[in-house]
Amino acid sequence: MIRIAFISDVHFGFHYGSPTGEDSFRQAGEAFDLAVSRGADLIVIPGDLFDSRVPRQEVWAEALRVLQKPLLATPSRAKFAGFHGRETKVNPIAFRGIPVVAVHGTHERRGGGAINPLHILHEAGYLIHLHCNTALFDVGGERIAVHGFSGVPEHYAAQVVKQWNPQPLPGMRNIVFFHQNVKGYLYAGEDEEAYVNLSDFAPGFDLIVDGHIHSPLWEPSKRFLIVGSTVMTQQNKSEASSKKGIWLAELGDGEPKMEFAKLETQRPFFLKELTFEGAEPKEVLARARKELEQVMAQKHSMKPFVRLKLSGSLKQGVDGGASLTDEAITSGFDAFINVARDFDENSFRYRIAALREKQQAKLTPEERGLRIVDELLSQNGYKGIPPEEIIEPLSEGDADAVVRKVLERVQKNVT
Ligand SMILES: [Mn+2]
Repeated sequence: MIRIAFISDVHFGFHYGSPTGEDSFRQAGEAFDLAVSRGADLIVIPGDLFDSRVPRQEVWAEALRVLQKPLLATPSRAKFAGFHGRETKVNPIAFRGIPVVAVHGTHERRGGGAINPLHILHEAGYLIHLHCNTALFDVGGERIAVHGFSGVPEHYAAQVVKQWNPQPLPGMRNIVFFHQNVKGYLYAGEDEEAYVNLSDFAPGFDLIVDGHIHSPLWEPSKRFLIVGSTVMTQQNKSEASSKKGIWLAELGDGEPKMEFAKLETQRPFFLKELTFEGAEPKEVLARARKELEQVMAQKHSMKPFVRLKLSGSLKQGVDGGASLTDEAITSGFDAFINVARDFDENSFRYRIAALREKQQAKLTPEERGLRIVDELLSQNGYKGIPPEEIIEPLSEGDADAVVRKVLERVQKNVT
């Protein structure tokens, strides 16, 4: 029997510098402690370990403190046995403690072969980074093949799987893991036809494991696991109703045994949605404060985070809600409170905005950005330039690189 811990979408540095900026580190710390204390032979990370491609030094320092936990743990039974596929140099430090195998996700991906944080961690021996490659381990007389591919733009994800075409190796356990949208699961968008499809994988994998989608899900009939994130990033309904955690899998003869281990250090989160019709602002204020009082009347392990969504309509001719300031609503409560006001002055405008929000909610911010750049490029006659190649240097403040790239393309098209 082989025991694997899956930890995903840790997002080191999420909201760094904000009042809840420590959450990603604290919750990841507990996730790795759990993997160690529950006796994992191997830790597998399907992407988005970091929240950004070029994390700041402060984020690196905190992240390395967490990532040394498996390295310093009592050595597990797993012994690295090379690659099946592309031989890659691995720093022997990675063979200490509990081996960690990872792919990079959408938040870490950089274009043009640029070094991303996972490459650095691979070089430093904190983990083994895979892209369309398979790492082999001997675990107490059994063998496991860990097949992984790192995040690629959704519009050619299925194509990458087809070309790579991972096959379960005979006589051993096999898992395949990645960081993409999967057809039939969240974030459905225009590119859905190009999404990875579970049926793209050859039969015979013990587990098919995805990161990227932040709510955990285990589908035994398909042996499909969505690991889910360890930190709250979306502050939506699904995050208010589900807990963060890690997965512990036992692979032996028969069906895999799966356990979801919840994090105890997760910040309590509440989403309160209040809708009004022709209400006086003082009535809105009273109800909002009452909701907050109810939240605060419960016992909390730490300062809770509350998202208060106010919508509907206010009474005509009054102050239009100007008296409903953050201060008026939240004063006196010892919680992090985010107030969103979405009042309907003009029901037409309100409905359009609501529709737009609904549409956009299905896309990740990353995908939304890429789509905007893609649209702008084609509107301006620069079709065929991958938007990642523009957005990434831009996000690092390198406008010159963008200009060079566009000029290169223009020249290519002329000659
Ligand atoms: Mn993520």
